[in-house]
Parts: sequence; C-alpha cells; structure tokens
Amino acid sequence: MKTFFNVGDIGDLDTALEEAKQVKATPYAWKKLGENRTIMLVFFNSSLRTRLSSQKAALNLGMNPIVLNIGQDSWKLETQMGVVMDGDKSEHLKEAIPVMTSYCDIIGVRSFAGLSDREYDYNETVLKQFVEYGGKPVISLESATVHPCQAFADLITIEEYRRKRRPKVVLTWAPHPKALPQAVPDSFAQWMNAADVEFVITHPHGYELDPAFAGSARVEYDQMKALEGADFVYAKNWSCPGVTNPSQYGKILSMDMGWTVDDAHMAVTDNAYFMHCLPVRRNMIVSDSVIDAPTSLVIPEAANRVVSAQVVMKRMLESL
Ligand code: SN0
Repeated sequence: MKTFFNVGDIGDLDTALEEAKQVKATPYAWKKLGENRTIMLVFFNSSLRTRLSSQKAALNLGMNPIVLNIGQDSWKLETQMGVVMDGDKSEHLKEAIPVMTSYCDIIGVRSFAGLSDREYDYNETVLKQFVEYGGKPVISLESATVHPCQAFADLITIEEYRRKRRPKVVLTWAPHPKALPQAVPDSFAQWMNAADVEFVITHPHGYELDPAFAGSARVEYDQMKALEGADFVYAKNWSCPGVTNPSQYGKILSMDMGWTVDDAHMAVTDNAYFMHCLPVRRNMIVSDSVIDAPTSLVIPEAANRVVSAQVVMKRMLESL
C-alpha cells in the first residue's frame, strides 16, 4: 500500500475488518516487521488521538516513530508554488518533504483544510506534494478532505457493536462555534457508502457534502425523521462545503441548537449507540446526558484508532 487516503486504498473491507480483529487480539505479533523502520508523523495542526494512536501503532509494530510539529518545532513551511518567500515562511515544502522522507520509510501528514480556497483544499494540494516529492508511502492523518484513519476506526467500532446484520447509521450535523473542515464527514460518508449498512445523512440546507463523498447516500433534511430507528448516531459539525453555493465555502451557515444531539433525539432511535470522533464540544454537539450514557461509544471508538493505524502501517511495511 503506497497511500492511505480513500476507502479504496484498503481493498476489500471484510478482509480489512478481519485483519483489524487479529491486530486487536495480538497487537505485538508483528514486532519484527517494523524493526529498523522509521515512520515520520508531521503535524501542521493540533492533535491528541491521531498523534498518540499513530505512535502507539508504530511502537506495536516495532517501528521508530518521529513526530514533528511544523511551525512550532520546525521552520514555518511555504506550501504554495511560485511565491516570493518574503514573509514568515522560511522553508518550502519542495525541499522539506524530500529531506523528511530521506529520514524515514513511511510518512504521515496532518494538514487541515484552509477553508478559504475550495479548489486548493479539494485537490488535496498539500497531501499530493508529499506523494510527489517524498517518494515514500503516505498516510493522511486528516488532510483537507479526508480522515481515513478515523473512518476506518469508526467502521471497526460499528462492526464490533452492531446488533443487526445491516444496521442503520445516521451521520448528523450539529452546531459548533468555529468553522470546521469537512474531512471527517467526507471520509465517514465514503466509508459508510462502501460498507454494508443503511446510511443516512442529515444536515440543514446548504451543508450538502461534496458528491464525491456523499455518493448516493440518502439525505434527509428533517433530523428527527433521519434518526428514526437508527442503530448508530454519528454526530459531527462541518462548515459549508460550498456545493450548492461556492461563495459560502468554509462558512458557518447555522448555529441552530435544535440540532444538538440530546435525549429527545436519541429517544426516536432504536436505542442507538452515540459516536463522535472527538474532540467534542459538550452541550453544543451532544448533551452531557447522551455522551455520558452507557450507549456512548466515544472512548472505544478512540481506542480503535490504534487498531486502524496499525493495520494501515502493517500493510505499508509489508509492501516496502
Ligand atoms: C477537527 C475537525 O476536522 O473537525 C479535528 C477532528 C478530528 N476538529 C477541530 O478542529 C475541533 C476544534 C475545536 O475547537 O473544537
């Protein structure tokens, strides 16, 4: 495996889920595979789970992880081509990437959407430069439009907790005080469309996800109707994807607190589990009562981030 960006990169999902089960049961069985191998984890943005679960997954495989926080520990990096570098950016990605990849066997990159230039974000401009100038396998640790390690962990969690062969999974938008990227809902939609589940997306008008990710998923604008009979409720805020109106890209269109997932919302589900990728703003996205209930999966979901990362790194090591 040379890249881990999209669901297609992992191949057959049943095989991947079976491998995840094995990795979870015997995490240290591949300690020799990563011997004398180095993974570099590069962060342009903050992280808690991604950083720690990626390091833990690498250590489980016997690899040496190196973490770099761009702009804090390193020079500030220029990511745009052809610019006069007379500002605060001291080094260009065109040099920084091949230098970093000369020190490692696999590279993971976190680079959030800037949310101002839709084309720049949706072309995955920064991530693609790591492929082009790095020459080593690349993992997206949340880039402009995808967060595949999260979506894979979400699928593993759904597989573990499902009580029906084909559960109903509802992705619901919820309010947030800051404009957030679309990477988490984009990837979640992409993976749920590929999985054997009944998938419904609900959000206020204007929040339509890019069709490349939403695919043929059912979109229901009435949140309560969408949640009826749900087995899994996956809450997430995202800013305007700019599908229907490109000039609104990255903007907050609604702060409607009626969309906060609370007991009244969960009451219409089939005793659904609650999921969120974290970090979560309590009593904005979800009420204390719902996230603190025994049906909340946020902690096991986060724990599965080690499992998803380890399967991906294992596959990459096997193909080096
Ligand atoms: C990120 C996002 O893409 O929504 C990371 C999620 C894994 N979330 C945030 O940036 C939340 C920031 C905040 O202040 O709540």
